Amino acid sequence: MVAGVKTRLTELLGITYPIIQGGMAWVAEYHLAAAVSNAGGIGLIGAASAPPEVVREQVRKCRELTDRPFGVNVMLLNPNAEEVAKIVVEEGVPVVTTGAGNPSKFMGMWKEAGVKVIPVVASVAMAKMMERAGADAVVAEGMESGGHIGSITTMALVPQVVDAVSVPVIAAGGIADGRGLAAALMLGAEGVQMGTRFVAAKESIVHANYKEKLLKASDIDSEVTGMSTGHPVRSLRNKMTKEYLRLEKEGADFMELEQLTLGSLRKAVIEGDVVNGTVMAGQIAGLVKEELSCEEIIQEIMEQAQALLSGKN
Ligand code: TUI
Repeated sequence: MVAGVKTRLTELLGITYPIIQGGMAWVAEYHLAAAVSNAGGIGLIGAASAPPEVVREQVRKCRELTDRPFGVNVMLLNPNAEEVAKIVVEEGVPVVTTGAGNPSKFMGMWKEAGVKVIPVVASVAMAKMMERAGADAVVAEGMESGGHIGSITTMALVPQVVDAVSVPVIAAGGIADGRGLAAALMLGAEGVQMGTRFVAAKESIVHANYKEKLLKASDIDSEVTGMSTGHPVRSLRNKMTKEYLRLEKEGADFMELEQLTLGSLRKAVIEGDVVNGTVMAGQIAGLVKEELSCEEIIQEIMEQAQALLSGKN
């Protein structure tokens, strides 16, 4: 086993390696979360738009598979976010990350319950606001990421967020190996969050077609749809993205575009329809070439990062 890297993040969460698994909608369920936590990082259950009681069940099942800390990602565009936020407290979940919005209104409740709160931010302004609201750390997520994204790259965002806040910063977007982790630490981050790399993990329950499309993807195979709606989403190019981008170019209205993506992530992840579904993945997909267990992924990344950081590589 590779030695851990100590940062304020590993101390804050009581984990061995400074690696967070992204709270990906449909993908980040309890098997994956428990596997990442058991491997010494921290796994997240992505609540996304799941019914609140399903989230509760996922948390309980995760606990059966791991004694280590794990978390829940609360997706703030979800109309049920408030109920999910309460379930996190009721179930004694130690860590929460949030995405796609401003979690300020839940912060008091979480902090009072002793939950460690780590909002995902895509700008310096949001990072500062979250620190003022009591965040324990922030994930600075660049637009290289899969899924719902901001507009600035990881390379530009991370050092600017590091300079703007005093809580630990976790880098996300475009990171999938030990070089990415070492680089993030050089930028002043104290950990990384990875999504795409864990989508391809053995323990990831995504449909075989999804995994195959991801493993075959190259650097330039992702597209960003939804720029015109204010909710840009990165996913792998397919019939759906081509149709979406054509409609956007023609000035289609929001409802028409929504129609195309309604339930489309589920279609890809669960049903394996990678032609009409949304195959969310980051720009680093081209680097992900094999299906390994979470334990193997984390050990490989840590070995590579340790060698780079000690100058032996
Ligand atoms: O949240 C994510 N990634 C996601 S959420 C998701 S589910 C979804 N699917 C389709 C459309 C929309 C959502 C798939 N991937 N990453 C974290 C993240 N948060 N990226 C960007 C942001 C963000 C954006 C705006 C955070 C805060 C924010 O603030 C806006 C405000 O409320 O002021």
